[in-house]
Amino acid sequence: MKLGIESDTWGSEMRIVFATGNQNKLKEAKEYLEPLGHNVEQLLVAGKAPDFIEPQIEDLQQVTLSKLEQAIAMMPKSELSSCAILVEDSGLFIDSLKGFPGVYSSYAYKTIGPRGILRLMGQTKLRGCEYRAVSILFMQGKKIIKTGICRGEISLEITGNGGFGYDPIFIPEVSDGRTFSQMSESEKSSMSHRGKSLKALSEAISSPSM
Ligand code: ITT
Repeated sequence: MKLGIESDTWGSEMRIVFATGNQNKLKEAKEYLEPLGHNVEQLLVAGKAPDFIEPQIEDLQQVTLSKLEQAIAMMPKSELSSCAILVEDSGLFIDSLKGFPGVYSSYAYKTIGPRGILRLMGQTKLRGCEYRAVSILFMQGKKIIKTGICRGEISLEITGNGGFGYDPIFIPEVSDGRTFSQMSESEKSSMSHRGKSLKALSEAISSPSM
């Protein structure tokens, strides 16, 4: 079955190739999109997740669009006509650090890590921050772009063992004081930036008006 005015594009059983090297992101995308009948797989080139060049731009959406262009260039033409490509870029934006690490979150994670962020913040009481995500689904020249934001605070210390990235120092606003690292994957995903953008994407491709 095909749906709505863009029925040639968004089908109900799509093969969605997710251009990411992050297994946590892959799992979260599967949770949102596979119950709708789609199949989500990781983009692999010569058997491994390709590296993407992340342009040094302050705009998350531009970074995500650049990832999409790179992913399209990596896909064999024959596959491009039959599957959808998913890309996502995300980051942690800390108010008192003027949005740092933001679009540099991946680099900051590999270099200074969550402990480095705690050191930069010291004991300041201004601990507000947000995770942001931009997810783009592309098929046959058409794109759906959806964003998600999760507001929270940076904890005073590393807390919890679950999740990835900055989760041990991120306390979502809607939580009872626990960091994302102290939550189950499904609890985190129900309030996370990525969860929100994926939910919006899944609603868009299921909507009869698409
Ligand atoms: P890709 O292959 O999809 O690029 P990545 O992990 O490098 O995977 P990004 O380039 O989008 O992801 O960088 C986002 C960084 O922000 C990521 O490395 C984490 O450090 C952090 N981040 C984003 N979402 C997060 C989340 O849900 N929990 C913890 N950290 C997160």
